[in-house]
Amino acid sequence: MKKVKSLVLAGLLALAPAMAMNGPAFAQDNAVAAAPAADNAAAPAESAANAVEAAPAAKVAAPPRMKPTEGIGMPRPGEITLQEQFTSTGHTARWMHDKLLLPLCFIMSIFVLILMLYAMWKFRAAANPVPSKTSHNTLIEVIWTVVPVIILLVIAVPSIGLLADQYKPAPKDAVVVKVTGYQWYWGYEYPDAGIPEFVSNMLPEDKAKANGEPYLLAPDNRLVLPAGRPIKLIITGADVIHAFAVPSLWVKMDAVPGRLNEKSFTIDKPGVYYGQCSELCGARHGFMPIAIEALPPAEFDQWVLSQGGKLPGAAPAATAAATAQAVAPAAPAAKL
Ligand SMILES: [Cu+2]
Repeated sequence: MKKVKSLVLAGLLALAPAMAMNGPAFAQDNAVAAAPAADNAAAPAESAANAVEAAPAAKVAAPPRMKPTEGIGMPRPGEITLQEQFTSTGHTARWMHDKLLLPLCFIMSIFVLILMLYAMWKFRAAANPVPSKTSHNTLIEVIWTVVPVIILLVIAVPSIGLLADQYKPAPKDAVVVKVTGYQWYWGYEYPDAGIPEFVSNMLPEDKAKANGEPYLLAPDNRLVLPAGRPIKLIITGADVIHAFAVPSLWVKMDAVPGRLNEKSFTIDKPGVYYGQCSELCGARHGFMPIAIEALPPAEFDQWVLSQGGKLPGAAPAATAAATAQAVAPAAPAAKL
């Protein structure tokens, strides 16, 4: 009896996040999305607060919080395929899934189904009372060995290349961010830029809606990254195993306590890309979303300075901040 109870409990726990997801979570309220300029302006100030404490010297304004584009970097209603991709491995992977694997699966399934139906009809007892005693046919045996081998080769070649690409180490000039999974939020630290860790918690429903962001996918502080520059994430867990996953960037990596996993990629273009923890990590596993805000490189530099960080190759923060004040646009209006 006790066993049954715990099984039911485990089942309910496993389903809880999924049930929460089934709601109208992803439906963005467009009417609200257009409105809250004031709310929006407050948000980057919040996110800046963390780092400003650490380095009060920098006084560069953070770029305004980017608006997500409906259907980009997030699931679309009724979508049954992979999300639109924004990294080179993502493009290859999606091509492989949509243009190679699915068609092959489809053709093979239909072919086998037709063969079975044909055999059942042609060799049924009524039409074929004396069964054939044939046990070998060299030609057919060669064909059904060689054809699957060719199919497997066709799959293996791009597959192995893609696998290798996914683990390609980042180049030396990559932007490094240490990502830490906690129960139940994320922490982001930029060791090379000298930006200390800040944490990222899920936005409550009213705030997400007011921001024009998808509830359950939108956190308060985003992971800000540059578009078009190589990125290296060092991923770890602080308590239990989490997984850092952003489907539209083809990123998924376990965050394991005591271990540093690495993921490198380059984001094609600026935008907001959403993801979630993808390793069951406890009661609020379904409520530790990820948002990557990919900025144009110049705006990313501006953001780094606004957080009191330093740019690669630049002198300590104070000097860099002074330069940036001269360079940084007052209001980066040309947003993508
Ligand atoms: Cu989790």
